[in-house]
This record gives sequence, C-alpha cells and structure tokens, in this order.
Amino acid sequence: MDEQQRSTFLQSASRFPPPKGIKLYYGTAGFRTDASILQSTAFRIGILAALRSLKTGGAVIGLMITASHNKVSDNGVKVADPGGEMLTQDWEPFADSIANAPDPDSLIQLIDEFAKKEGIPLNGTQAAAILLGRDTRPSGESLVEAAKQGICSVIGAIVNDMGVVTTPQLHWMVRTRNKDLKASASELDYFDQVSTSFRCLIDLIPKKSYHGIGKLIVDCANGVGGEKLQVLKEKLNWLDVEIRNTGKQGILNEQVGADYVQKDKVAPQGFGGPDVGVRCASLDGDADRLVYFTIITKGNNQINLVDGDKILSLFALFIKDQLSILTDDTCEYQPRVGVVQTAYANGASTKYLKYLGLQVIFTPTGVKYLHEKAQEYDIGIYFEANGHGTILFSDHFLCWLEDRKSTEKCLEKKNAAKRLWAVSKLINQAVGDALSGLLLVEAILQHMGWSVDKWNELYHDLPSRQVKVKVADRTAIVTTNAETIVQKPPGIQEAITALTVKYPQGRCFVRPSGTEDVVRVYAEASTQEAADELASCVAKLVDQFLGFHI
Ligand code: G16
Repeated sequence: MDEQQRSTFLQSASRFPPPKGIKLYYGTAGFRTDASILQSTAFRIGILAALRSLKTGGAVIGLMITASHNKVSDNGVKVADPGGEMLTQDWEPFADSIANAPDPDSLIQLIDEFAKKEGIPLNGTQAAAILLGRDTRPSGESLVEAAKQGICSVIGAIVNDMGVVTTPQLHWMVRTRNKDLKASASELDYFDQVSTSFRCLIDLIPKKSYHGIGKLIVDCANGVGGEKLQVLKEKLNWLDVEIRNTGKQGILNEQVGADYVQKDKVAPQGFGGPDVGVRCASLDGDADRLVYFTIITKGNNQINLVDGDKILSLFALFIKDQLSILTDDTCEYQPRVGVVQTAYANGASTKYLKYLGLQVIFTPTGVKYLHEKAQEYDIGIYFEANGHGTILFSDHFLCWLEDRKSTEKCLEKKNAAKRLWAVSKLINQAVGDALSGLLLVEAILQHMGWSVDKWNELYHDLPSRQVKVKVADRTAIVTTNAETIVQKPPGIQEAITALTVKYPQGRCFVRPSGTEDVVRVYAEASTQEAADELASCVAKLVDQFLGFHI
C-alpha cells in the first residue's frame, strides 16, 4: 500500500475504535449484534467491500445494513459478492480478523498483508464500486455513514447509497449490474422485472384452469416489506391483497413476521377472527423470508403453517410439471434438477420431494451454503423451513430454454418454455426474496386453481418444535454432518440420541445460532406432545452441559 493510502486509513480508522472486550463473529449471515457496538464493524466491512470490488476487477459489491429477523435494537452488516450471492466464505476469516483488530495500526497491517496475499492493488490505480442499502432500523442511518467512511477510505472507491431497500433488492441490483451490465439497475428496474414476469405467468394460465383464488393478507413484520409490497400492488393493480403490519404503528419483528409465525406457529399481531380461513402470508423484517398460513378458528391465534418446505415443494412440483411438458425421454438434453434443504426441513417434506423423483441434498443452515450447492444444477431449488430460499437456473439451461421458447412449434411446449423463462425472471436468483417468492406462489396457485388448503395437503408435516436456550458460550457447541451431530462438548450427542430414540419417529438436533446469542434445539416426533417433550428435555440437557450455572 502506498503512503497516501496508509495515512488515509490511519486518519479514518482512528474515528471508529472497536468495542472493548467483545469478540465479533461473521455468522450465518454476516455480523449481527446489538446496534450500539457495530460502528467500527460497519466501517471496517466497508473497507472489506471495497477490497472485494478491487479483487474482482472493479465489479459492483453490495453492503447491506440489516439484522433481518432479529429484534429492533440489533443490527448487522453483510456483503454481497458480484453474482449477488453472499460474500465468498474464503474471506470470512479476514472479515473476522479486521472486525476484531484492536487499533488502527494492527488494522492497517492486516489489510496490507491480505492485499499483498490476494494481489489487490492499493495504490488508487483501480476503481471500486459499492452499492449500500439498509432496512428500516433506526440505527441504520449512522451505520450506513460509518460504512461509507470505510469504503471511501479506500482510494478509488465509489459508493452508491440506495437508501432503504429490502435485502434481496440490494442483492438483485448487485447481480443485475454485474451480470447484465446494466449500470443503472435500480429499485425501479426490480419492480418492473418482477411485475412484468408475474403478469406473463398469469397470462399463460390456460383459460380452462383459471380460477380466482380469493384475497391474500400479508403481514410485513413492521419492516421494509410493507412499503415495497405497496409499490407492487399499485403496479399490478392488484386489489385482492391487503397489506398489514407496515411499521406505521407496531415494533419491527415483535410478535409479527415470518420468524415469529414459523417458530411459534401462531398468527401475528393484527390478525384475528375475521381472517379465519383466508390465505395469509408473513415476510420478515428485511423481506428475505416468506411463509404462508391460515387462522384455524375464531378466538385463538392457532394457525395452519405453510412453511418454506411447502413453498419449496410447490415450486418443485410446478417446475417438474413444466419440464415434463417440455422434455421427454427422447430429448438429448435432460436438465438436472436438485433440491437443497437443511436439517430443519420437516421429514415429511423430504419424503415428498423424493417421491416426486427429485434429488435432495442437505447443507448446514445459512443460505450461503444452500446457494452454493444449488449452483451445481441446471435448476437448483433451495429453501430453509424458515422461508428463506429461491431457484437458480444455469446459463446453459437458460440458453437452451430461450431457444426452445422461440423455435418450438407445439404451443403447449412453447408455453411451458415461456413459463419457465418467466419464473427465471420473476424469482430473485441472487438470494431468497419474500416479495418475488410471494408473487411466484400466487402465480402458481392461480395456475393450479388451488386454495391454500389444497396446497397444504401436498403432504402432512410431522409435528415439530423449536426452542432457544441461552448458554454461557454458544461456540462451545461444534457440529458435523450438516449440523445433525454434535461433536463437542463430549457426551452431549450420546445423551441427545438416548432421549430421541424413546420417541416414535423422533429426530432431534442442536446447533449454535449464527444470528442470535442462543443455542437452537429442533425436535420432531409422531405427535405434537412428543415433539414438545423431546425439545424441552434436550433444551434442559443443553442447559446442563453449557448453562450459566457451570
Ligand atoms: C439468516 C440466514 C438464514 C438462516 C437464519 C437463521 O436469516 O440468512 O439462512 O436460516 O439467519 O440462522 P441461525 O439459526 O444461525 O440464527 P435472516 O432472515 O435472519 O437473514
């Protein structure tokens, strides 16, 4: 690094001292913790984003300030790589080390060493471009400012602040700017693309199977999704959607949103008796997760949950149907379809997907792992049970599809090709996106003429329960085998297995959360009582091994 760069770093870094006595980790989805201690992290990850752009030949890199489903007082910093996907895992150790560097001198030394090792020019000869976005958290503005100072301390880096956007919108803009070389790919372009492709799918519904499927009510977690869904509603002239929990009154993610609905299996605040039987959906705080539900009876908040596994199954079924119209055994090219899940996937969903003849692969929790796996297929569909997921299409498949779309003589086949093409444009191929996912669910339900109940009947979930346990140090838990087995501390896995085998169809695992300071426990069994009991016994076990009393 040259002298000018060194002194610029020195000056700006001294304004952002790291919090004392706290170790920061790059977790499941970037850094996430109480917003009050994140200023130095935002600044330093701003530098990292600029370095990443330099390393990738000046590609646009995204930096999002969000803590997604976490409570409003938390915030977070995550980086989007040139394809719009999460930052390459190779750079996570560097992110950890610069976030924890105790002073400006050690920070600059780490940057210098890393830049040399990676061959990153730090002499102002190359330009770097960063897109910045944030969710609606009150702490977002000052963290964006800190990130900007980090970015601009790298000589030659240019920052473009997109303001308040959903996380998937920012990832989409990064991907589109790099992939389609659309220098200006903006939020407006995002809305245009998803609404046009949604309309295209609706126009392709064979008239005989077209049924109105009634009203949809969407809980927006009091986050950014509310105002963005309103834009889509107006663009689509879509009168049958009611938007609730837009943040004008309630608190972000507090008893609202996809995480609350999926984990607690209850209706969010603002929903009640009059909504019984109506198709409802929940987004999370930054609109990267989506689940559906219906309220069962008046007078309590019990729901039928239609989670990420069911969304995955619906998408997989639709894609499989369209592919079977388009190809037969004589076809030279047989696209490879892969489905990616995590240990949280309900056992019944995996069984159903295998029954459809699909290949199912498991990865650890975190879209960074699922996305990477899904990229290995012509069509890779990934979803976490919590509603985070998307569909990826290979370039090779899209070329083939484009050709079929224009040359196909048979109308039915041509339309199947057009549908798959529209799906590839509607779905956000950068990352899981609640808004584009919701439009795809709505289009498929209309295509099938299905109610939400009919959709929910695809298979019956095994009863399950998730609980969180506060422990002294969650990193003491080390897992393996896509997080299904605990390696450390010794003895705990044997104890979990001994409890699990007592329950018919029992399955249970524990893992440290990468976004909250807790250990998560998941249990499945043949009855709800059994799943609840197993989860609670294993939670006690975790507390015995790792609780504060030790
Ligand atoms: C993030 C990740 C998801 C992950 C979730 C929970 O979601 O993007 O892939 O499933 O955290 O992670 P953990 O169980 O490690 O806390 P979000 O919506 O919060 O960004």
